[in-house]
Amino acid sequence: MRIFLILMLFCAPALALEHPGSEEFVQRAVSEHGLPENEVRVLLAEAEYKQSIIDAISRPAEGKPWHEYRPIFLTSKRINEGIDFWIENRELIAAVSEQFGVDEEIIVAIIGVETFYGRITGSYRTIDALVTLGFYYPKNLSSDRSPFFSKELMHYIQLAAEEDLPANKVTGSYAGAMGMGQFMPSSYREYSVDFDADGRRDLWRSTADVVGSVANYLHRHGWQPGKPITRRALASADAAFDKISSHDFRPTLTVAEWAEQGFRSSSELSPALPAAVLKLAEEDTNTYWLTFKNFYVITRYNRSPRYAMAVYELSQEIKKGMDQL
Ligand SMILES: [Ca+2]
Repeated sequence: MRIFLILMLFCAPALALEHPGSEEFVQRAVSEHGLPENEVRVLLAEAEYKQSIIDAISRPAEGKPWHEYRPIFLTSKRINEGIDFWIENRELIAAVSEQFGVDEEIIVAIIGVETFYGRITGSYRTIDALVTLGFYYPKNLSSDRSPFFSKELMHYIQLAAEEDLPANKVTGSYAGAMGMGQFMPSSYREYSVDFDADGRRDLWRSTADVVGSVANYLHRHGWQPGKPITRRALASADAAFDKISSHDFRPTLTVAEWAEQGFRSSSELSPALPAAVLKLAEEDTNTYWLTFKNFYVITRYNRSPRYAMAVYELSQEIKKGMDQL
């Protein structure tokens, strides 16, 4: 009994430990979302600040120039495993592609870039990732994304309740992305589907749910099946380089209008097709690309244009491999 009491005294301060801003978070969880106060408190008290998560968010792979970023994803191993994944799940991928109107090779490539076809889904506890980034986001980075992660934390607690997930055990990326398709909690709630119809949306163990959910995400963001994604552009010396955005790939001008601005397509395209222009840094030069609605949709999955280009190139290599079988 005495030992028990001493243990209780030791444990109490740890449980009472609060993250900066967590009290206000608990109040909102209860008043705005009707979550059970005690469970939220216990969950937050169990969550640990992780310096490794702060270090990781401070140097993401997306910060690399294209010529360093590309070799991470465009490897023969990732291409060949993509072909294997497609063959193993051929009927499923065909059925999902048909139902959601999303090209098969893009679904495969996204799962390939995200998690190596489900092999590497991340080993950070999701609760630690979201608490660390929601309550301790580094002040020295260009923008403060703590409100985003705090919102995702709220979605995560709701998701865990809805899908009956063990909220203190789920693991994923350092940024809180989960499962074979690396869905953030809000996306999991909004876009994941129970494609195998077993009553649960399981993005770890059900390949059907994963493939269906990735396709649904792209479909809901406006994917146009069979339409072009990107084409190499040839830039004239006096092209309007100042009209290129580094972060917004909504197609604003038509192919014909971009040609007037000095960016001509390297191949035949409809002049009326809306496009944006992307600049990629190769080792000793820049390349230019016309990017279309589908490219923009891939940037809804991950904002980095280098991510979208890696998905595109990987999808083309996998498709080439499939065509040669
Ligand atoms: Ca399911």
